[in-house]
Amino acid sequence: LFGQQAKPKGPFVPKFEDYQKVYDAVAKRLADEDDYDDGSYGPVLVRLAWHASGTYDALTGTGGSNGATMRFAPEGDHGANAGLKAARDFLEPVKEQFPWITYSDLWILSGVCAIQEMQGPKIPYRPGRTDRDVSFCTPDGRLPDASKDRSHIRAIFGRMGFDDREMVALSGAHALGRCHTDRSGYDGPWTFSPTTLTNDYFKLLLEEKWQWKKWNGPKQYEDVKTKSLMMLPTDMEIIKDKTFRKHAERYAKDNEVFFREFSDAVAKLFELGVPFQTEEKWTFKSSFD
Ligand code: HIF
Repeated sequence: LFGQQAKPKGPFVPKFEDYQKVYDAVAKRLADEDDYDDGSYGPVLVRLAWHASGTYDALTGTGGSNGATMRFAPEGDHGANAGLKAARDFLEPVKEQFPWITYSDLWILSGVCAIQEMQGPKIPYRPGRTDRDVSFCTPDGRLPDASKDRSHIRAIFGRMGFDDREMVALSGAHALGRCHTDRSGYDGPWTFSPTTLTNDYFKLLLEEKWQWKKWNGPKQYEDVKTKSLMMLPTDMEIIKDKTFRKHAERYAKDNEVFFREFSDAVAKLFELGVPFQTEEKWTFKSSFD
């Protein structure tokens, strides 16, 4: 009789293999759900992970990816977060399949997965984020405003603890995805391959001619040759500012250098404000490894 009793079970402590299973499930959904935008939810997953992280304020230690407070109305409704419900909804079936993972760890893991699955560099990852309640929502205005100039870029990313080089490295993520008139008001993609991460953003910025787009929407640039690509005012600052431009030129010249410095900067972004219990970081296997 004693032998038939259920063994006392400790709490489930997920290991690397368990998080890799979550990665695999997100990667599979990315491949399956190819009817969205340019054929992938990848870009909007990267934007979700970055907007969860980019609220960090180094001075007060508030904001950042710990908490997943964008689930709640005040933060989810901030203008900068328009459209990110598509990304959060996309992840719901994964959360249901792996209820043990926190939303905050899942959003960042999914950003990592999206970057790797879109042929970007490996992004080291560690779990440890906890979900927090509505009282941890950050005030509006912490995410960047695309209509502004270099001083705004430096103020926003400086507040998170980034230097000029890291700001430019991060900017390369605009190789991915597009602007939507019903979200930000801006329109169009930055590159011809918006679901593959390369240094094309820097190449196009430096090599194409850009002019103001003539339309009723917010001020944005279009490429003179095809008029099918766009740059935000903040994107153009990356080649107008001498220090920013120096890094843009390095990245345009060498995709490997871009990948290395991009990976470091993104890994840092995704960990801002998280009180980790472990030093060890993991590298997930991509679906094509
Ligand atoms: Fe973006 N960004 N970003 N961004 N962003 C948009 C879309 C994406 C800024 C503005 C916008 C970063 C910095 C800045 C991605 C990733 C990153 C859009 C369009 C705007 C307006 C939203 C829409 O209409 O759907 C500004 C002002 C930034 C500071 C200069 C990061 C570096 C580039 C930190 C970053 O990683 C991604 C990916 C998208 C595409 C989303 C999509 O749905 O396709």
